[in-house]
Amino acid sequence: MLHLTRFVDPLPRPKKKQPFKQVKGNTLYEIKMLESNHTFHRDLGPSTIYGYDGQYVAPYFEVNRNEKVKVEWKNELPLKHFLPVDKTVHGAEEDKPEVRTVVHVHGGVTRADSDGYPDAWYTNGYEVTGPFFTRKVYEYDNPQQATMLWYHDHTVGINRLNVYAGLAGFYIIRDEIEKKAQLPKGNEEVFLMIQDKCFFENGEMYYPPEPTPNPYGVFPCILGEFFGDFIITNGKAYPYLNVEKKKYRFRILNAANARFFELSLDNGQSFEVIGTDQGLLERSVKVKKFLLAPAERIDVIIDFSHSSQRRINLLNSARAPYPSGDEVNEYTRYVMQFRVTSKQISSQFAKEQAVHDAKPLFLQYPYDKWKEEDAVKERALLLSEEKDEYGRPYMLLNKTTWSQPVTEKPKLHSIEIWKFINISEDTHPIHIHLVKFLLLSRQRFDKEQYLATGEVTYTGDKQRPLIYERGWKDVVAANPGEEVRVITKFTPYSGRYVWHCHMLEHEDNEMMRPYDVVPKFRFANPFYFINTVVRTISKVKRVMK
Ligand SMILES: [Cu+2]
Repeated sequence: MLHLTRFVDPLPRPKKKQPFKQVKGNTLYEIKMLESNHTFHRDLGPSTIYGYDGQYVAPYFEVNRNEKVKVEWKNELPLKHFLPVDKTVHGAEEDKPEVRTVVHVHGGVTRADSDGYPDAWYTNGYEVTGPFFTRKVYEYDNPQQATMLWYHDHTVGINRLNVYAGLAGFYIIRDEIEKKAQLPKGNEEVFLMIQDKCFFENGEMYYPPEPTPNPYGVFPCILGEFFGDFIITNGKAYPYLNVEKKKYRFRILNAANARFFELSLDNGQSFEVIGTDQGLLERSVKVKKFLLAPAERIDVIIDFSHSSQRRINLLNSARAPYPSGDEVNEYTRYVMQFRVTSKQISSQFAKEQAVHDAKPLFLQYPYDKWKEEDAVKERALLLSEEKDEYGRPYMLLNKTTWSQPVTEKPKLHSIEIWKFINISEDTHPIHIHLVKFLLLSRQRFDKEQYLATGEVTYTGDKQRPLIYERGWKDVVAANPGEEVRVITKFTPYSGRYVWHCHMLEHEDNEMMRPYDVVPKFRFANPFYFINTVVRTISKVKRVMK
């Protein structure tokens, strides 16, 4: 196997995306998706990538709450994919163009026609467009609290390949409350995108064309899950970051296809968790380690001011698949290294730091937290492992596939409880578009009993979410043999959205479902209206022929 020396490359910091125009209260951006080259390690040659503006990691957006942002995400990619496309996967069939894209701002409160619906894809120059394509310029009103979202590809059938190829970046929302909290900023606010990769000897990224063994008679053939040999952060394998003796804010994203990360520091130091997927916590909590499932984010402070160790490693200990797969090895155990400089801090700085240390983060956001009794509906949603028509194991939601009729139709502005009942072997990170949610509880049940009778028989008490999950979330880790309940409000927009597992191989192979937020009058929904008009026109055209 390829050998990569650890901690020889400095941590790359993504560049901030600049708008090209500001008109009438709108900030306009243009991003080009380009094929380009990137070097993932000092000892590797360059690899082909797909990058937003050709960059790996993509440039990050930084916007204010309620700022009106418009982005044209231009596909200028080649026609042939450099990674293996399985044409038996839904939406990626032989008659579809290979390289299709559509962009989703993950965790964004976005109108349906700008949310990056998987069937709203388009090719280079909008030459060919998917059945749900309605607009070139996406609009983001950002009506949500300060947090770190991320944007990434969401194309039906090839999402796993496009994200792996590099189509992912940060999307930062700022607000006044965050500003008042006086958190470390500038050089001391660090974005970390953690992923896993395989490489050819020459440095080209490798994505296996088929599972081993492959008894399915399909080539290329989608994997059950992709797990890379090497861990990369911000596009470098095992980078290091020089830090001074002070507090740093790390905003960490798991952007891996399927790997979970359980992160800790090898000097035993704690992280002060200040935020979850959807924003800052009301009160920070200290933990020695935390789990980060694909697409989850965490906002932590690491205080290096008293670190006696000069080199501190960020470690991973999550099995793959999580929770009962292979243990980490010498390559998957390490993420990156912090090098604490010996530079003495000024006494003024020490004084400020001491004041800061004395007060724990305490924020009050003007948002209501919903109570269980506010929910008008409770939905039981099953996560299970089945076999597809080629005999490949695949995961389904409610034993339904992507193309089956919509079954989840919450009413606009209504509060619901969704409980995910997982009878598979793996933990699945479940993501619901449009909304933020709160975790209510996890509870173990008897899987055998469920398989025999279809009834949930609990074998334990309701557990509160983990201490660092008690904030606004948009991804929940649904563990095997457990029912996890979340509460959410389907607001402020109606229309067609999706909910899905965020392990990309699962999502691409049917572990994704459309859902509708239903307004009182369906015609009041512009997305529904436009679609109806488009469909009626094409029907009329067909009849006229
Ligand atoms: Cu999954």
